[in-house]
Amino acid sequence: MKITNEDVLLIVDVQKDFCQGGSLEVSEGDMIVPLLNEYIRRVSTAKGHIYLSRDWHPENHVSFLEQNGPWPKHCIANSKGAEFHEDLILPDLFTVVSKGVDADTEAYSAFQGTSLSSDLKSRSVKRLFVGGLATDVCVKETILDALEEGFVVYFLEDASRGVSKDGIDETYRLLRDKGVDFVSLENFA
Ligand code: VGL
Ligand code: ZN
Repeated sequence: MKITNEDVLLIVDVQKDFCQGGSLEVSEGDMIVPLLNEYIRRVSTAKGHIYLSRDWHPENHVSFLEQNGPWPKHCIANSKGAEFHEDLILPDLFTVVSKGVDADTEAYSAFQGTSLSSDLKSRSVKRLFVGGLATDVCVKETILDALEEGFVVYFLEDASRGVSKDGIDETYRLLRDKGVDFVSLENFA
């Protein structure tokens, strides 16, 4: 699996609020950071593109408990909790995709309400390697949209963590069903 400039590493929502001590902490969320750093290193070296999505909500976002949504407040735009995990080692060049920016709209997928798809297509990107947080929420929805958009998608199994055991199991079944290949550092590039 040789990485080229038609490949993208897409890191989904590795933000402080989803990590240890955050308002919507994902169990073991921090553990993926060193692995992601190695993916970043390998993909950048091979001239692939690095993309990071981030949840970037207004104070009154529809997904918050206060507006009868399912989640505690998290990833308020420009807040500390919305920052990327401080141990992520970012390359010289990367692209940030902000999502969930409208108060009235939920956007689990990094493709929803963003220019990600056209951006990737304008760069002739063919394959996406996707990992991050959370497997059974934003990683899942991002991968499903990527498939719909015609990209070949690989799931970074070792560099993702999910919210619930059942959700993760269901996501794994769904992704396998759709023919998504599961990748870990041992068999990457
Ligand atoms: C996410 C819950 C709410 C995620 C975002 O990034 O997986 N989960 N907003
Ligand atoms: Zn959110």
